[in-house]
Amino acid sequence: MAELYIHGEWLDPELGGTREIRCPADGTPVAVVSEGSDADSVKAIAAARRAFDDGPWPRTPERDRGVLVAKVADLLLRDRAEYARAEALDTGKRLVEAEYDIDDVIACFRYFAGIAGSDAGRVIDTGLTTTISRVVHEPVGVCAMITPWNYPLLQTSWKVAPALVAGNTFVLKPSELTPSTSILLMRTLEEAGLPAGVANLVLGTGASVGAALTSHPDVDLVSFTGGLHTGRRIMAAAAPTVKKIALELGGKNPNIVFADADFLAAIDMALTAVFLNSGQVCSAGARLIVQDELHDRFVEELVRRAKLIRLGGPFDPDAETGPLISAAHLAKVTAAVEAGVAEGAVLRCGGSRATDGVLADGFFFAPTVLDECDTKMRVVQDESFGPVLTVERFTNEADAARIANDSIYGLAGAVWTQDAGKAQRVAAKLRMGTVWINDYHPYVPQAEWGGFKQSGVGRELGHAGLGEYRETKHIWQNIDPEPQGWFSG
Ligand code: TXE
Repeated sequence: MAELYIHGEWLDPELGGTREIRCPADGTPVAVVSEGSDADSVKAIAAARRAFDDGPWPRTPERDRGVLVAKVADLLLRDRAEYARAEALDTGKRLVEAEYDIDDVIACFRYFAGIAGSDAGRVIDTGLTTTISRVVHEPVGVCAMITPWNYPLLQTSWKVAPALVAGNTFVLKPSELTPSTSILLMRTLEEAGLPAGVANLVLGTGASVGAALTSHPDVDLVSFTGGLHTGRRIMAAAAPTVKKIALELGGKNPNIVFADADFLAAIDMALTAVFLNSGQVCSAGARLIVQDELHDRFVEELVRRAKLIRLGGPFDPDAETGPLISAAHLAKVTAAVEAGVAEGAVLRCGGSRATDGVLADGFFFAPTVLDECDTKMRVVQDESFGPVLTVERFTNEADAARIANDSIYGLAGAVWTQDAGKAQRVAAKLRMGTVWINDYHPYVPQAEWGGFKQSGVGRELGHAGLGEYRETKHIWQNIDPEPQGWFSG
């Protein structure tokens, strides 16, 4: 117990709350952890404020902050197995995927450590002999970070690593469903020598801990990854005190396949696009948009292979993907599919909870393909965030981009064709933060990540990632002040 980390101390919640974490794959108890409330948020914000206003961290040279962040990467590598196991148990995902996630986390910390100090600002030669004109970067202040359950530590590291390099202090609230790796991260930051109050952790629900973090006047920036509706609520909560906002709100992402695509590669990646992590991926390719003449052959093969996907828990060596995160999420995905069928979609496979053998104890959902969909359907427009693929048809190039863009979201998408010119033309028309051509899901820390339209505000990763956590200021200094004589009186 005592898993709240505030001003360098491990504390029990003010109201003494606890929460039991169970593995979604089989319901086995994983841990009982502290459950904080808004009172703990207020305490953590005060600690982060003090550390920002009076502590050494914001005043430490950026390069030295980068050295500490690099040390965090080394410690994460040392403890990779412990982190991966904790992530797999909380999320139910396969251990091997959790290991990949931790590798991505380490790469993220290394990337931001590597760019520390590389963009130090600039001096402007004004041509005047009596002034110095400098543009410098400064940290934003106290950051509230609210993260989801699908890639718990990875989503967290995308916020923590740049925020630390830029010199901010923060309060982290992970999803109440997956707190374990956040607790481990605080231990790692402590071991790396981060000054007290720079990193603070409050566990608990969005309604209590999260709401306090997003509205408190002493918080300067809110960075949130999660669902669209929660994002809208957070924006509203942050509005009265005009906080800086960074939001990544998911998507309903199109995967466009032209008739001239490499058939086997496109099939293979269409499966990965939507069924990886059981579809619980913000950039999941959950809308297959396939050219008319390829439709029948493509969907037939896709369905054949979707039916072969093996489900299982974190330590099942034969499993290809895992469960959904919770009973509530299973109910949401089930309802989305039922509504799709009621709207006229044709169920080609899956469509319900998977309960064979040991799966009965977990929140598994069978890989699902809904054929003959169109953009008017809710099942096409709304994020189901499960292993559910909708299939739409298109006739020509212009049609493909128009259908793909018919969404309030704009996070990611893909185009499959062996015609390079066509691929680039369609990519240029897609209103999305990331467009893959003949691929799906790869990301690199060097490239900005974020959404067009209602998929988000701001960018993570890339140099823009550090930018979210920095203010840029023009400093004009007159070093030889003289009366200007503008007003003769
Ligand atoms: O997410 P929430 P939920 C989508 C996906 C999913 C839906 C709902 O479609 O079905 O969101 O999932 C905290 N103030 N994504 O309910 O609510 C919450 O405690 C402050 C997409 O699990 O967005 C958790 O830490 N914080 C997504 C975090 O927000 C609040 C990943 C995410 O929870 C809050 C996950 C409040 N009022 C779900 N209410 C992606 N973009 O990858 C909740 N929270």
